[in-house]
Amino acid sequence: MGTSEPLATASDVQQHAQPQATDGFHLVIDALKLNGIETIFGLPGIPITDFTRLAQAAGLRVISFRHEQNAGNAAAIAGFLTQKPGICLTVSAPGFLNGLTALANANTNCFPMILISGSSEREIVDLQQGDYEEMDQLAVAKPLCKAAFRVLHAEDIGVGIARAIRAAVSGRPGGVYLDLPAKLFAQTVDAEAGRKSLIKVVDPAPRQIPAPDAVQRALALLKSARRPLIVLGKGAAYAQADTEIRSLVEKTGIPYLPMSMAKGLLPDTHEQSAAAARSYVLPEADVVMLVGTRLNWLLSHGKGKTWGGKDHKDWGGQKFIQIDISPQEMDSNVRIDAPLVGDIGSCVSALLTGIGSNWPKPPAEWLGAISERKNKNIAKMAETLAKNPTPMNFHSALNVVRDIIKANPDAILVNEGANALDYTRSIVDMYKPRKRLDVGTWGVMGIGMGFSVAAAVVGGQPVIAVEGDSAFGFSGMEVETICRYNLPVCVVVLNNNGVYRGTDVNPTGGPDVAPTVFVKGARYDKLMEAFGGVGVHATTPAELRRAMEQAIRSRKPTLINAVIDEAAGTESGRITSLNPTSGKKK
Ligand code: ADP
Ligand code: TZD
Repeated sequence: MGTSEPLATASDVQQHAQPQATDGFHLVIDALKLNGIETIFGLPGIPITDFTRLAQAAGLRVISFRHEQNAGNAAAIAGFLTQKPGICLTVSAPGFLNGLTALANANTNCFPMILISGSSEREIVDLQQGDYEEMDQLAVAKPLCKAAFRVLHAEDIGVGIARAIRAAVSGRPGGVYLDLPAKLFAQTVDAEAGRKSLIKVVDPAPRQIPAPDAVQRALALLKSARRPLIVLGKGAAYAQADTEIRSLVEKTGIPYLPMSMAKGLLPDTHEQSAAAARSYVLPEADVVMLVGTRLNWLLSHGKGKTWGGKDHKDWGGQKFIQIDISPQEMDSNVRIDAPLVGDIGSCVSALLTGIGSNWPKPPAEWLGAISERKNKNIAKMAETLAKNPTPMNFHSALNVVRDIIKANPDAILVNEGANALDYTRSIVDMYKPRKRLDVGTWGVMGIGMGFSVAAAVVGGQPVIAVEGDSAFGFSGMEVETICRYNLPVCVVVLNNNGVYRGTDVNPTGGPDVAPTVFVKGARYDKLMEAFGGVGVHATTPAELRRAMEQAIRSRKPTLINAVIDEAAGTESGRITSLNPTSGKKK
């Protein structure tokens, strides 16, 4: 040491002798924070209990659930709402499997999510020697998600988190699994080296600009159309290209149909919405532009009678333009004449440039025919909604929800059930993008309370969850979570005493009720009261309205048990045809 250098102080010497260390726990937390993650949805236990404590201490919001599937659903929808991967944290084997359903659902719906699960000792798991909660989780997760990674060394945590984030949000968003073995958390490394090993992901979801010739092809096809139609899907809602999409619809004057989670991208009351004339426009359209929607079962695979085909497999003769970030989506069900591969913001902007300001409006004959059907159907619906039957039915109850959303367009609507889903989708108008969250591509029950918690946490707006009584049961225990975090969630259980309906009888006359029937007159409102929330038993639209208004005003956790005629509703709601029934009835 040269004499010109200052003398080391006692604390310098001590730091030199014992270099600052960090560990796996802190590196994972630091890596998440470095990448703008603010919230973790999870459920503590071995080996991640301390992780949840340390994360909270480090300023992350840790929302603890009663079941991992609900935490996973919360993470998934947080991903959809924010374009950042939602994080779900679970324990090993059973906790991991509980979260995995949500991860697979997120992947199916193209929601960005990362399931982080602790796992047991690798050397014991791999020799199958029977560890506590033993499971080869990476292998189990792999076929059900977009990507799966395992980190064995603390120095690799930065890369592991970076890869997980990129996989979740780039290209087609999806579910990613990250396996963190118990031993990793306590591994120590030099703090400085640890800090340097972390990666702040640059441009995690790069724009994907469509090829100019693909844009020209799409414009040429659109121009040739006599009866054009635009279908907007939840990919369009996810993309947050709201202004561009609205311009595209309005500049072209083309009628559009929103898929359920694309409702509100333009207000449902928009004059170009053809939602009330769906069964007319699908078979009649000649050129259909799909924006962030797949031709899966929800669109009858782009063929068959829905599209004007002669039988269920017949092509209806439409030509398709499809905007999607995934090139492999093209031709999945029918021929796509003009594939436009890229991110929706870039694709729609490129189309807008080509469209300019003098794009000819679709023929008046087409627009007139749609208006005519639409007006007729809207008038018919208004008549039904004006009725006030005793007991309440889906229509009279949902007429109230419709008014409440109209008065509170920023509120987020969560919706699941069969009839409860179908009627809400068609009756309740949405006015703003990403305000309707529902059962999605799988038609899965159980998203209700997880989605509600996340919507309240990341959306900051009141949440209204319209739930079938069966649907609610899948995640109902999370009303405790809603009360614990004092979230502004108003759950409306449309209670008709069973799955679809409450009227089935046991054909044998035996003591068991029919498989679709629940306890009659159940008081779901008491469940909310048990945890300090507000419970309301509503048997009339007036009572329902009063309770909903009060819930929105007070922002208190509320559950309204809305009693519906038990004979209301049809089996499987609108998709009865997918339900095989035995020809040989007893
Ligand atoms: P819906 O159920 O509303 O019909 P889908 O989930 O079937 O919608 O389709 C969503 C589509 O959107 C997926 O094919 C997905 O690849 C696509 N997508 C998601 N995000 C983007 C984006 N930013 N740009 C382009 N396509 C996207
Ligand atoms: N399990 C899961 C995970 N998802 C499902 N979709 C189903 C079972 C089957 N299922 C439906 O498709 S809807 C539904 C079930 C059980 C519930 C319908 O009853 P509900 O709604 O009370 O929620 P309605 O309004 O009475 O029809």
